[in-house]
Amino acid sequence: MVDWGKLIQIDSKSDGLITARVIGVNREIYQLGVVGRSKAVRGELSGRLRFASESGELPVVGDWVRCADQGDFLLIVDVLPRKTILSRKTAGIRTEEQPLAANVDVVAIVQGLDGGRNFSLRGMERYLTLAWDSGATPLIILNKADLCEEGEAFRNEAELAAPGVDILITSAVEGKGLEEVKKKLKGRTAVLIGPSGVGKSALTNALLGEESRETGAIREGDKRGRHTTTSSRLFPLSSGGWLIDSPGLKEVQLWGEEESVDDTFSEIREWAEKCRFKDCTHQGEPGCAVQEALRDGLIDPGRYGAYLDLRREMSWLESRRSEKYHLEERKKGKTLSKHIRSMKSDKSIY
Ligand SMILES: Nc1nc2c(ncn2[C@@H]2O[C@H](COP(=O)(O)OP(=O)(O)O)[C@@H](O)[C@H]2O)c(=O)[nH]1
Ligand SMILES: [Mg+2]
Ligand SMILES: [Zn+2]
Repeated sequence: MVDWGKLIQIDSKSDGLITARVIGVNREIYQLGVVGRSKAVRGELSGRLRFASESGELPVVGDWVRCADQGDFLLIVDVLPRKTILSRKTAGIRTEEQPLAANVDVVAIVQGLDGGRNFSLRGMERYLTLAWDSGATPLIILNKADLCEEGEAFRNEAELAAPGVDILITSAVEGKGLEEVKKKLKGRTAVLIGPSGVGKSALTNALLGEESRETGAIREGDKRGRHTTTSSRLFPLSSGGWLIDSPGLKEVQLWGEEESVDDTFSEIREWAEKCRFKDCTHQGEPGCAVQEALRDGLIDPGRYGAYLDLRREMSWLESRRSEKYHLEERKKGKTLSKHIRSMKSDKSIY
């Protein structure tokens, strides 16, 4: 049985509301872990939250929420301030934030050592940028070690894409490396991200041990039968800590600030500090230390290209966001002036 009481990190206020943590979301139905109750409780959004204009305001897995007790369910009235938030841009053309998990301490980026596209430096860099942007500490997990004899060689490669980030090698099938993962996650909230098929659910199951679910066969109710992860879920680890399994992100659309790209490419940032111009774009300015390091073979050309690509993508995102912001401000301005005009024409109020 889960002791949700362990979850409490927040002083209960004496406003009659209950503090709970979001452990699952399915459309608008929430599953909540409630302090003092062993079973998950159903949660629903209050009207105010439901009509919150930006999806960024809606609670996601990992959020701490304040709820009013309605008997057989809890009415979620407020989302407590987030310590960290892992987001991506929504798929498609809209420039909107899609939060994936809140209040995570560790973002574990899972890759598969089974050959092919399940191990990708460029992919890792994208996930890492999201991870740095979230405010949590990134971690790299190279899974399916049982299918690969050169695990250490892949570790060295991964180090290129993730300088300074801890890298663990695991096999969810054989149990290799799981103790190290447990140690890293102890007392923390972690989310597993990465493309589908790398073994996030298998790792979750292996880390959960007996108490939970089978790979690819997570039963939801009775009828669904086998399916793969469709929405994020938060699980308590008996070794201590909390694990969020997320569905594979087919499109890892960036979201965040340009600085998060620099966190991912920390060796380039170090060289950039020596550039003559503070706002150097490292694309041909005189006195560019990055270009010089590149010529001297001190920066990997693949990394340099990926850095420029991600910077470009992030700055495009930023310009789209500010465009949208100005549009919304203009719209607000228009409705306000309309309102004033109608007030002026309404003689009765003068
Ligand atoms: N050989 C091997 N297969 C694994 C390992 N981890 C996961 N798999 C298999 O890879 C497939 C995808 O795993 P799954 O956990 O659903 O991946 P997810 O999409 O990232 O959640 C399944 O068939 C798993 O059995 C591993 O460590 N070794
Ligand atoms: Mg899965
Ligand atoms: Zn430069």
